[in-house]
Amino acid sequence: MAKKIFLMAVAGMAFVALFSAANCNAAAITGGSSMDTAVELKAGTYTGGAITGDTTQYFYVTLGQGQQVTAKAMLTSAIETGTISTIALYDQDRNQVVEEFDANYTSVTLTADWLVNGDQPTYKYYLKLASDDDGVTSYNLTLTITDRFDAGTTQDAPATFENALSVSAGTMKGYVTGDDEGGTDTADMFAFVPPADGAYIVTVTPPTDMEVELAIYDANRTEVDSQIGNNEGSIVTSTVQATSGAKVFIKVASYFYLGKTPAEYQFVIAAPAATNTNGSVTAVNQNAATSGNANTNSAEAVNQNLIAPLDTNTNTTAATANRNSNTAATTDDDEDEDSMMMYYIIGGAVLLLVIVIVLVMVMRKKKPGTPAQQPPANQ
Ligand SMILES: [Ca+2]
Ligand SMILES: [Ca+2]
Repeated sequence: MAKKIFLMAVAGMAFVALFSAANCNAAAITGGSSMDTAVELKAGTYTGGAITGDTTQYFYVTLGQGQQVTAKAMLTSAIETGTISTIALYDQDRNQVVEEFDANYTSVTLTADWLVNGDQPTYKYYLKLASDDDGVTSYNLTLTITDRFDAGTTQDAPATFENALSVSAGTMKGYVTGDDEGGTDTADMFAFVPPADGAYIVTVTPPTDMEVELAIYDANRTEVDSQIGNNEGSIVTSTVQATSGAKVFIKVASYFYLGKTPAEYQFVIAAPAATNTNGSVTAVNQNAATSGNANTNSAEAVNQNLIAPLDTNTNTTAATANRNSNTAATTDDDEDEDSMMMYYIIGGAVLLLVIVIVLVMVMRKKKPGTPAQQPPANQ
């Protein structure tokens, strides 16, 4: 009996230890009652106690430029008639930038997303959790901070000429947000110094729910081209006649975007076809736009490379169809030849038959005229 009690005690202690370990990952938190007393949060998973009616809990988070904060809270309610729960984000000037709220009968999950631009090195943002006068009994909060850096760097491309992000020719990706939607990173400015004279092609591919703007400026910051996509998802392209060493500014901005999370776009600066031999700049640049690498092949070869992977199925199908057509044509020709041969044989047989009949008739007609066999002369 004593042994049984001992084993049960050990099992109980193991259960408590496991339960405690599972909860170690989610730190218990309680926010401040105002922004002045907001409690700092780092990325992580947290649990909180009751938020009583008409009270709020405030936290704050520090974001580096080009970082996106995602706060996801599940608030539990014991009020069967429902309560209204709220999550909100405020910028460093304490202006509300995001607010999500919903009716909460048993529990509700609310998310706030925001991406900050590269205008300053760090930002302080405030997070608020709240409930109406019925309150919530507890909550779980997950805070995620995601880097949304531009052009393979560790920063956001600022929107100004002075702080434009230096880039080289190639394929890159970047992030922007809509105006007042999902963040303050509405534009990225890049500075490009061409290594050689020539026609560089700049291409920006936005996500399908975003209308993008592309603007090109010369070294004097004078706009030389501006393109706006015709529709959401429309790819925009600009050809830049550049001089070696003369800086070119390239701005990518969201012209129309309602997404609440950052839009990822592809950005290509295609080098001119210096080694191209047939002068087909467009084709070569398309190749460069696809791969981001300088092209060293002839434009014809490039075109074949470009087209071949895309049209393989079509060509194969067409070829097969053609082969089928050819086969069908061949079969038809053979059938025609066989038919003609049959006609010749039948015709020849009929002709032969007619000749035989005519000969027989002629022979029969000739018989009466045939000199009668003379009786042998009596001798
Ligand atoms: Ca950006
Ligand atoms: Ca930016």
